[in-house]
Amino acid sequence: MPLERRSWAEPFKIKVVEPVRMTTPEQRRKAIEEAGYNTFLLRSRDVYIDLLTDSGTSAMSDRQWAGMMLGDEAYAGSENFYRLEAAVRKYYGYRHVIPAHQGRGAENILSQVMIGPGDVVPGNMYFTTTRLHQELAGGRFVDVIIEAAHEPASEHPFKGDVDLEKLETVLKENPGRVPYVSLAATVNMAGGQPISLANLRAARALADKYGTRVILDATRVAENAWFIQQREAGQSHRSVREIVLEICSLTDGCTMSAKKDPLANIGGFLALNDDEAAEKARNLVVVYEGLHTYGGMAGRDMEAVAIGIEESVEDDHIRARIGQVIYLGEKLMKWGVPIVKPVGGHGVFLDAKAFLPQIPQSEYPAQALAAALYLDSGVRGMERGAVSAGRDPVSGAERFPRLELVRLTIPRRVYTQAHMDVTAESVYCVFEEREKVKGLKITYEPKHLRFFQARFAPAV
Ligand code: P70
Repeated sequence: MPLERRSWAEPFKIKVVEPVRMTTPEQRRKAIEEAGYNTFLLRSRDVYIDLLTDSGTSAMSDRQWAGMMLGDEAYAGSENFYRLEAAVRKYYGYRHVIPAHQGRGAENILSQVMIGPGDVVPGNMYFTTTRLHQELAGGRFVDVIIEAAHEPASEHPFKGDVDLEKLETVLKENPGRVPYVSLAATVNMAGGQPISLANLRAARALADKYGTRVILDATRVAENAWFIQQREAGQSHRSVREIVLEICSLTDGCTMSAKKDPLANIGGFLALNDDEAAEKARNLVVVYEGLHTYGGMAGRDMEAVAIGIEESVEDDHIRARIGQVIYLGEKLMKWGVPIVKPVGGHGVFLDAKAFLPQIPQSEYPAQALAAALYLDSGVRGMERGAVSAGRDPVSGAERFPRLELVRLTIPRRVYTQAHMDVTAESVYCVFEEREKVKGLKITYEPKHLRFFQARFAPAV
């Protein structure tokens, strides 16, 4: 009998291992109480399988580690900066590269350079740090993503697409007040969902028509390119590398968290084609990050990013990376666990509203689910719902997003299929006993990005 499909395997073998600690239920109960039911406040030594984030958690390759030894730790003009600049030009195609310590550092510089009070920034769904910097610069973010992105069960292949009518309305109603269209590939908060090339081209055409720019959040652009290769008509013959270059060519610049796609543990940059904007950014980076040839990174880190960029656009790498995420997602779907469909690029997103219908959104079902999962097995996920959405900066009212999710984020090249099995089984066990999970109330709430440090207690 012919096989239904042949398996893929990771395009690497393991050279170094890092032991992880298993804990008892009593230890976990104590740890989550001490952490105020916030998985961000757990100590990593108390975590068994850490799916909090794919950010800065990748396993670097032997080439990257070797590159770290070539760190040129000069204050100015480090050799590694020029290698990073060359990699960005070669694989993303932008002219100017302004290094930053990580993605939000680049977002801060970009927002300060381009956004003024009263400006409006349309985008394909908010991201927490991105929107905050846009707001701190005096702008207002307007969500113009397609409706399907807000529906966990919708199987739309490109849930990161822009609703072009909505975008045109924003552009038409705010002449001269839209500094740029803010587009992410893939869209984190929608569940790691890609934008199609066709839609990106159309959004670009609208930006041109109304005389504004497009800035890409390129944090997971290689993952987006793989989805385009797999799903978009006429794209299957192209390499991820080619598609990445085309995505970037449709935009005027990008912010990048090199902690994700580029397989580094720290780093980021702002890239721009416009000479004048780049000049302003180079001026500001020295205020917030460091000199314009290191931007808060050590020379060795810039080298790791430069090499990581090259490795990140390899087809074999991306296929195995997203293949592992899909493996976990398919397992959960088979067992009837409600997740965001289709499975995203960097993680599996549990639909907490459907998972825990007994908990009202005002009692933070996703926060409660993340804590319950940790209690079951020591698997750490992240809330991506009402707690993350925070409060409206003007009215101070809580923003209740339609998506109330727990993200199980898969670090790149770190865990094995067996870890995915253990994770899936833990989610299933919590699902089987879901009526036992109770809601939470906030006991401490910080002003900015509250999800990182807020504390909770059982609601009743
Ligand atoms: C995550 C991380 C970071 C990120 C991102 C996109 C699409 C920019 C950034 C900022 C870390 C994180 C950040 C805020 C809340 C929770 C987690 N995402 N754009 O885990 O980059 O972290 O380097 O400043 O996903 O998704 P950086």
